[in-house]
Amino acid sequence: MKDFDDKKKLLINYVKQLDEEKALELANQLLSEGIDPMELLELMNEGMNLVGELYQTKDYYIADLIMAGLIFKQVLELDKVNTHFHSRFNKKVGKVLLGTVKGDIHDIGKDIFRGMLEANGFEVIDLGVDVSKESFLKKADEHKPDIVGLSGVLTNTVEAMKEVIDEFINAGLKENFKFIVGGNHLTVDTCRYIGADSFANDASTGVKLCRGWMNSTERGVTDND
Ligand code: B12
Repeated sequence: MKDFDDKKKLLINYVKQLDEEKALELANQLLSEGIDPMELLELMNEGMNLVGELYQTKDYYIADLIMAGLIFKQVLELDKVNTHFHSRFNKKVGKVLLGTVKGDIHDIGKDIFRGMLEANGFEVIDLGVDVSKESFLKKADEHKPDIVGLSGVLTNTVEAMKEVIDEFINAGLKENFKFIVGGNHLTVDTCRYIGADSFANDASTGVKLCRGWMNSTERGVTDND
């Protein structure tokens, strides 16, 4: 067991060091030794946080953030991770329209949320990154989802998220959908400011909230803590 725990720590370290080859090899190895794919992604996340800290202290540059993103994306594509996301349910429990808001091109967290939604039986329409408020409104009107999910990693996405919801309010369509916003920086207060129904700092909490909505007709801000 110690060996397994050591490997987990090593994976975090390989991500931190941006050692693509070793990180992928070890991620594969941990999967074949039975690690839960979600736990693997949490380890990857820990590594990403360390990369973020090194960027903040100016020890890493933008190219390093790009590299970290590429490593994470390759792990998401590993067979066992992919299968985990896509093979658990066939029945559609609901439809979610999802995108990263205007001004933000981070998509790893959004993609994890999408994968987990799909693994839980949701159909997801993914609009990608840097999505304008007009696109969210147009696509929601076109696809008639149950839930609209807004992703944002940069702290200043709070305003962009609010603008999306305001766009729906102005069009008189806000009450037709449930709105969930997601990202590390979000709190109950920012969620209320944005006007969303709820928020999540991680993908699994987000999925639980969405499942809860599909099982109930209740409306109003949901505190998720
Ligand atoms: C990789 C990375 C990049 C890559 C992104 C690649 C990609 N394809 O996404 C690139 C190189 C493009 C990038 C660019 C920039 N980045 Co960057 N980046 C990162 C880094 C290292 C990791 C982000 C990541 O993928 N994390 C892993 C995922 C899994 O976590 P997550 O996104 O938080 O997602 C989870 C939750 O938030 C949640 N979630 C996410 N979305 C949603 C949606 C819903 C609906 C729900 C329910 C849940 C949910 O679920 C996810 C899983 O649990 C972070 C550091 C960090 N600590 O996060 C910096 C970081 C986010 N970046 C930062 C910065 C400053 C930038 C740049 C401005 C740099 C620059 N000077 O150009 C640009 C911004 C470009 C833009 N306009 O968006 C800062 C942000 C600071 C801030 N407070 O706003 C950070 C925190 C680094 C730092 N410490 O300074 N970056």
